[in-house]
Amino acid sequence: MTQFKMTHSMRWYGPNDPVSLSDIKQAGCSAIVTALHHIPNGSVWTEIEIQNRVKLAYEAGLDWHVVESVPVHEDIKTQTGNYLSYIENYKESIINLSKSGIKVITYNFMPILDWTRTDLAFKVEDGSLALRFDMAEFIAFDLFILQRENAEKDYTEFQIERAKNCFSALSDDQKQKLTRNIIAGLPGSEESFTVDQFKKAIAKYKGIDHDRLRYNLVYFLNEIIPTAEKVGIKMAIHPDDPPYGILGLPRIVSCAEDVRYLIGKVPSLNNGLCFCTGSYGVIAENNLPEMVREFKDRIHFLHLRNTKRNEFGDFYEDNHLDGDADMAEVVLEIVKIMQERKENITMRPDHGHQMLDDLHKKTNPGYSAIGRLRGLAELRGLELGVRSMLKN
Ligand code: DNO
Repeated sequence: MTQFKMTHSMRWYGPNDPVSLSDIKQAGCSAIVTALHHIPNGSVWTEIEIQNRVKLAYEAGLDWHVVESVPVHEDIKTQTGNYLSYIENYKESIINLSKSGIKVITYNFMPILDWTRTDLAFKVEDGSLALRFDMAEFIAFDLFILQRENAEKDYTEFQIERAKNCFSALSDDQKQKLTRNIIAGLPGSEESFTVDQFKKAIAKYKGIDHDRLRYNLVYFLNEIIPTAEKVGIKMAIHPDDPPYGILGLPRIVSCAEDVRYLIGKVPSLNNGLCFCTGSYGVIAENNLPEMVREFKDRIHFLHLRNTKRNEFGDFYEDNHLDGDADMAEVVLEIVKIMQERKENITMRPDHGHQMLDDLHKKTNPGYSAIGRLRGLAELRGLELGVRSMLKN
C-alpha cells in the first residue's frame, strides 16, 4: 500500500449548514473545508473569528486546513474602487489564517458569478436530482431576460435559434426560476443579484477583456504570493465553472494553457491550483490525468466530480465514477504524485446528487449529505484499490 493518501473532507457552510459536523464525521471525513461566510467580501478575517471556527471543527473531531474560499472582491478583479485596500485586507487574512494552522486557501477569479448552473433539480435516470447547465436556456436568459446589449454578437445563428425555441417554451414561473438559478447566488458564491444589479455588475467589466483580466489576476498574485510564501500558505485557484466565456465576460482559468500562463508569470509553488475535475472536465480537450501530471507540484487541493457533456455545451453532474472523466486514471495519477511529493493532498467529493431522504429536505444545491456521502465512499474505495495496486 502506498504511504501518502488523500485527506478526505467535505465542505461545510458553517453553523447554518443543514449538514452537521457530526454528519461529516460519520461520512468518513477527517477534515472539513470551510469559510467564514458571515464576513463581508473584502473584509479582514480576524484571528478570533478564525479561531472560533477551528474550535468548532476540532470539537467535532475534524481538522480544518483548507479554506474554501477567501473571496476576491470585484474591485480587485476589475482594478477599480478600493482594490488596493482590499488586497491589503487579503494579505492580512492570509497571515491570520496561517496562525491557526490553515495551509491552503482556495479562491477564484471568475467575473461576477462564481459557479453557474441553469437547473438545480435535473432528474437523472435513477430518480436522483443533479445540477445541470443548459446552453440554450443560458443564452435565452442572456438575450431575452437580461437583454444584454450586443449579446447576440456572442452567439451563432444556430445557438440563437435554439435559445428562441427554448425561451418560447418556458412558462413565466420557469423564466423566474431560471433567472434565480443564474443570478441569485449558488452556495458559496457570496454574491446575489437582481436583474438590475446584475446589469450594473456586468457594466463594470466594460473594457476588461481576456488580457486585461489576466493582467489583473497576475497583479493580484504578485501582491499576495510573497505574503503566502512568508507564512507558508498555498494559494489554490479554482477553475472557471463552466470553463468557457459566459455573458460576454472574460474567462481565464479554463484549460491547461491558462494554467501554464499563470505559472509562467508567477512561478512560486505557493501559486497553485484547486484541481476541479468537474470544471476542467467539461472541456473535452482538457486531458485530466495529463493535467495532474503536468501540474503535479501545484495541485494543493482536489475537487473530484464528474460531468457528462454534449455537443451543445450542455452538461450535467453525473455520479462521481461515471461521466466523461476517467476517474480511475485521475485518481491513479493523484496517488502517484502524492508519493512523489511525499505528502497528502486534501480532496473533497465535489457536489453530489440529491437522493433518498434528502429529496424531502431543504438542501444546499450540490451539497446535500447523502449524495456526497455516496461520492466520497466511491472515491475512497477507488483510491484504496489504486494505492494497494501500487504497493511497491
Ligand atoms: C462550487 C465551488 C465553487 C468554489 C469557488 C472557489 O461548488 O466549487 O464555489 O468554491 O469557485 O473560489
